[in-house]
Parts: sequence; C-alpha cells; structure tokens
Amino acid sequence: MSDTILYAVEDGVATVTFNRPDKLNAFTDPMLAALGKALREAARDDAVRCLVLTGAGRAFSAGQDLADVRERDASGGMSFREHLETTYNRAIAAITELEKPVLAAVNGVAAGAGASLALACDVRILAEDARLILAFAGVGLVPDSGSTWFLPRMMGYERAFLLAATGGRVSAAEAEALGLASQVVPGEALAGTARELALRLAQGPTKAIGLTKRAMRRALTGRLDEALAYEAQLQEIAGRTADHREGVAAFLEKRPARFAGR
Ligand code: LHQ
Repeated sequence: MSDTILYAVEDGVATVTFNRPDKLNAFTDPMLAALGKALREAARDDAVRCLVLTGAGRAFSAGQDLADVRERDASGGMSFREHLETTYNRAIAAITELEKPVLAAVNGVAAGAGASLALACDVRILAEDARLILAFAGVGLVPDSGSTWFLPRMMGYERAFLLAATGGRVSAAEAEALGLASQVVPGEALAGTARELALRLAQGPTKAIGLTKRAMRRALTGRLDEALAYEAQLQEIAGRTADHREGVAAFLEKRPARFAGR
C-alpha cells in the first residue's frame, strides 16, 4: 500500500501494519491517506473476511504526528476540523462500518488517535506491555477519532472522563479488567493469537458476522423495539445466504460447517 502502511492478505485475513517504527508509528498525512486506501481495499475485496490492525516495532501507534501538527499550524494549513473530517473520522467510520470483523493486535503503546483507532475495532488483543494513553489532554486537545464515544460506553462515564481529563494511561492488565480488551497475551504470542482468532473469524459465515456487527453497532444507540425490528430485517438477509444453508446442512449431517462467506 505504501512504506508506512503495509497491507497483506493471506487466508482471508487482511493485515494492515502501521510501519513507521522510529516514530512509534505516529500518523502523517500520507500515512493516513494510505490507511484510508487500505481500509477501502479491505471493504472492496470479497476475499478479505477479517481485518487485523497492528504496528511495527515497539508501538501500535503514538497517534497524530505532532511535528506535522506544528508544521501545519505554522504554515496556516488545514484546520483541525477539516483534518479530522478528511482523515481520522473517515478511518473510524470505515472500521466501524466495515461488515467484516476488525481486530486490533495492540503490540505496544497506543496513544491519542492511535488509541482511538484501537477502540474503534471490534476486538482488541493486547500484548502484556501494551498501554493505552489518552494523550490528548497532554497536548491541550480533546479526545478525538471517536474516543469520546467509545470510552464512556466501554468503561462508564466517570472513569472515561477521568482518564481523558488527566491524559491517563491504562496498562494492558487494567484494559482487560475495564473491558477495553478481550485478551492480554505475552508479547511474543500476540501475532499468533491474533492470527488464530482472525483465521477463525475469516472462516465464519462472513455475511452473518457482518450483519451482526451492523446490528450491534446500531443497537448501541437505539431502543429495544428498534433492535428487535432490525434483527428481523437482517435475519431476512442472513436467512438467504449460502452459509445459512450450509450451517443447517452441516448440523443435520453431523459434520463441521464449511462457510464460504456468501
Ligand atoms: C512522535 C510521536 C508523535 C511525532 C512519539 N508525533 N513523533 C491531534 C492533532 C490534530 C489532529 C488529529 O488528531 C490528533 C489526535 C492525537 O493523536 S493527539 C495525541 C498525539 N500523541 C501524543 O501526544 C503522544 C506523544 N508521544 C508520547 O507521549 C511518547 O512518545 C509515548 C508515551 C507514546 C512513548 O514514549 P517513549 O517510549 O518514551 O518514546 P519516545 O517519546 O522517545 O518516542 C520515540 C520517538 O517517536 C521519538 O522520536 P526521536 O526522533 O526523538 O527518537 C518521538 O519524538 C517520536 N514520537 N510520538 N505523536
């Protein structure tokens, strides 16, 4: 995809690697453009049935490249709003709206918008020495790229507010206890653990999993009666897939299902 955003597809799993390790994978504009391209490619390609985001080196991502911010400020470049709307916000929407599971394999520190990107994923697996840092307050900014939405929902308003207002750090163990991560594993086991889960998800009924994601994401802001109606509507779609027929046939024939993702 580019030098700073690596993109590889294998066995139905696309892996996006933030690759600027000397700067802890801090995001520059070309990198954000390449990330957008990778996310569009993962959505377009039917061979991709699961997406993994991870970082090269010792960080997941230190968030926005602050040298770029200063440069943009000095040169009277794009406003904060325009920058967010054309880069991070699109990436967050692409991840949350992608009808395929997205895993963050958080290999090290995830700070600022790097933490937000991890929080936008459907599942987070953290290396033992990974940390989430709400670094925004440290540079006099509000949490962006979805963190004000994700965090209160995931850990409750009070803890989320304190974390954001103090620029707090959450260790991997704390993240797991707070419900911000599904699993914490030794660093050397991270890639393997993420791959195993990604493969399992990629071999699942992709359409039904995608619709499940759509329904649950919508349910986060909706009412029960709306969720019931939406489930019924989506079941109409899932019920017509080849994977549904295969799942039923496999059960009746007492064999494992082989889902094709259709
Ligand atoms: C970096 C960065 C970085 C540039 C490490 N930038 N170089 C904001 C503005 C506008 C629009 C969009 O949205 C946002 C949202 C945000 O993301 S705001 C939050 C931005 N991120 C931060 O404030 C985190 C800044 N980084 C840190 O606090 C530390 O680097 C952490 C705690 C992540 C890691 O600390 P260390 O392990 O001690 O590593 P380090 O600080 O020595 O960093 C290694 C290198 O990476 C170093 O470069 P150098 O050339 O000196 O070796 C850092 O300057 C560079 N780096 N983060 N965000």
